[in-house]
Amino acid sequence: MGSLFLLVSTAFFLIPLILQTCFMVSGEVKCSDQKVKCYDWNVEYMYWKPDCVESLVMGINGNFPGPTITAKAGDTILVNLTNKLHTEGVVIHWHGIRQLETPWADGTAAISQCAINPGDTFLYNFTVDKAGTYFYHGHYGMQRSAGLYGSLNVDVADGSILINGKGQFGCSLGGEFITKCSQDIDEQCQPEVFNIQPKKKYRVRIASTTSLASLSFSIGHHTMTLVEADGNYVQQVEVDSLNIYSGDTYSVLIETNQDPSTNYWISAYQIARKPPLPLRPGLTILNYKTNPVLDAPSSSPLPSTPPVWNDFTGGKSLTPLPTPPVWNDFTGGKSFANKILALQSDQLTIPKPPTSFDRRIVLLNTQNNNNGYIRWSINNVSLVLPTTPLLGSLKYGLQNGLDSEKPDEDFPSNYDITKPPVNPNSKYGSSVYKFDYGITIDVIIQNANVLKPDTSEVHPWHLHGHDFWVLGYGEGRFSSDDESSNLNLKNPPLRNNVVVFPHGWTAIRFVTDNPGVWPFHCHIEPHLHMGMGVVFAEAVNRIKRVPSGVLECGLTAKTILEDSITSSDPLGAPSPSPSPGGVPRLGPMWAVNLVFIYLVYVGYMFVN
Ligand SMILES: *[C@@H]1O[C@H](CO)[C@@H](O)[C@H](O)[C@H]1NC(C)=O
Ligand SMILES: *[C@@H]1O[C@H](CO)[C@@H](O)[C@H](O)[C@H]1NC(C)=O
Ligand SMILES: *[C@@H]1O[C@H](CO)[C@@H](O)[C@H](O)[C@H]1NC(C)=O
Ligand SMILES: [Cu+2]
Repeated sequence: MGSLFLLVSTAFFLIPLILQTCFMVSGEVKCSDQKVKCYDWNVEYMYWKPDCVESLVMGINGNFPGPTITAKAGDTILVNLTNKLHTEGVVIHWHGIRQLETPWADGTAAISQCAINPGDTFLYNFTVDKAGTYFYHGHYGMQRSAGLYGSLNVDVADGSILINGKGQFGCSLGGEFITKCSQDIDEQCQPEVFNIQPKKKYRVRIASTTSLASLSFSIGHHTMTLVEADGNYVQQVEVDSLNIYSGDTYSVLIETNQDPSTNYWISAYQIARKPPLPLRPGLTILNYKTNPVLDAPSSSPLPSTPPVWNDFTGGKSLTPLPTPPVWNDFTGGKSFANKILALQSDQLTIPKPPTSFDRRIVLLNTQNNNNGYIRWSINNVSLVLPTTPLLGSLKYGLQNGLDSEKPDEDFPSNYDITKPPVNPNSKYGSSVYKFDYGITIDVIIQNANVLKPDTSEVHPWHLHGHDFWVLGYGEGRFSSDDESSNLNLKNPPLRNNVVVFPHGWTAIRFVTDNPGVWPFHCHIEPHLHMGMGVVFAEAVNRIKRVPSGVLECGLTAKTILEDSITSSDPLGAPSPSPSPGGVPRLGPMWAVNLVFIYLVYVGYMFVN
């Protein structure tokens, strides 16, 4: 793998993004070793105008999005994170990083660590073991304070699609694409311009941290060659557009072989969920270097009238906007998903899965109505996390720290996945599945009809701590016929995020070789908040010492001082006060919004 990465990085020019150079330096801790990358980060709220409308966002060291981390495989990353939010906890999840031997650094509050309290500092210390495209995103406490939640989701209703934290801007495009139009054009919302040289090959890295939407991404007049998905190489395949679900990352190669006297749109349209009208794609400009690009307005006085697009493209023309995709073309979506296969070349072969599994878990995704609250549930349990991080409760055997009930590994044979649930109620719980070390697990994620008849939604599922093989996708309820004919054991791709199509199933396989407590959940943020996730506790007895500070909350608050806790002696700590119905109190959730970034030279986008 190293060799291929080397080949790619030396043979092709990467697309560096602006944020890279500007913001990385501030306050770095001294780290002499070249293989250690050190960062000193302050997380705080700030006002920003990602799509020209001022909103409250979470920034890192005063910037949005946060700094880009550039590292090599094998490097250690040290992020010394200070929470300056005043009122709520924060953690950061390193999406796609497997956290080998450092499960406590995964950045999931209530699972792998205590939330970092306001004013506190926490040191993330982990190794990036594998080259690839990843990102990180913050998970702040979700205290169900509607105001706070709302203020961070100001743009949800508008659904702006942002590329590198920037969206559409200004009024110069006219009412055609923009409904809410601001005269106040500034650098925070001017479009990203990728400057490229003609007749070269570029690698474009794309990571999607969308909250709700799935995207169709394309580069006008340029065919893309897909080479990487979720940090793993795939068979090269040419595509005109990528279907990107929340949590996916990709690399594509493009050849800059088009007419250099014009500029081209890079667009991201919402798919899989009906987009609001008028359509407002996220837009970026591909600019051949032969075209001079004007200085960004930040370096010159703001114009008194809104600039027109041409001001940013040296007065050269732009080709017409790409044709919007049909949002509900699931046939096309499945065809795209099935094109992604593991690379098996002379230089590099993605490992194949074990030919059989030791344990299979079927996870039924349902939408439920629990006494008036719409929830999502897995095998009839809607996820609520306890106050004590599960890693601590499990490692130290604190019975009070989690549900004692074992979650189901299948669902009733008479459950009709094509119909709304007959009984829409579900239970609450922490849904912890316990795995021994070194066994092969299959998970079938089974989609179902929601509460509304003839409706089922797309759910991209993300596993922490692992890559998994995607064995296949299928329609309806997974059956023994699928077992024999619809699973690919020959060249399934390795990923950490995978889509489940409406009324369909997705099958994955992985080996439990990474001790830790790993969430497996729908990456659509509101779905996770509403319970759509489970927890895999893997060989917890093999988790090594956890650094101090990680578990200083809940029932494990004292373990750091006394590191002698045993299962029979939970320090006499009080049990968490149960809320009505035996539901554990909701701790800070690891779901939430905002703060994300791209690693290395990334084209990254999200909808907030
Ligand atoms: C992290 O930051 C805190 C607060 O600025 C500082 O006291 C501490 O020494 C830093 N730790 C490291 C390892 O740099
Ligand atoms: C980071 O973790 C490594 C491996 O456990 C350890 O040797 C190193 O001292 C840690 N660095 C800091 C600054 O704590
Ligand atoms: C799910 O759980 C609820 C509440 O315990 C129960 O009423 C319902 O019948 C269960 N549904 C299924 C499909 O098991
Ligand atoms: Cu979902």
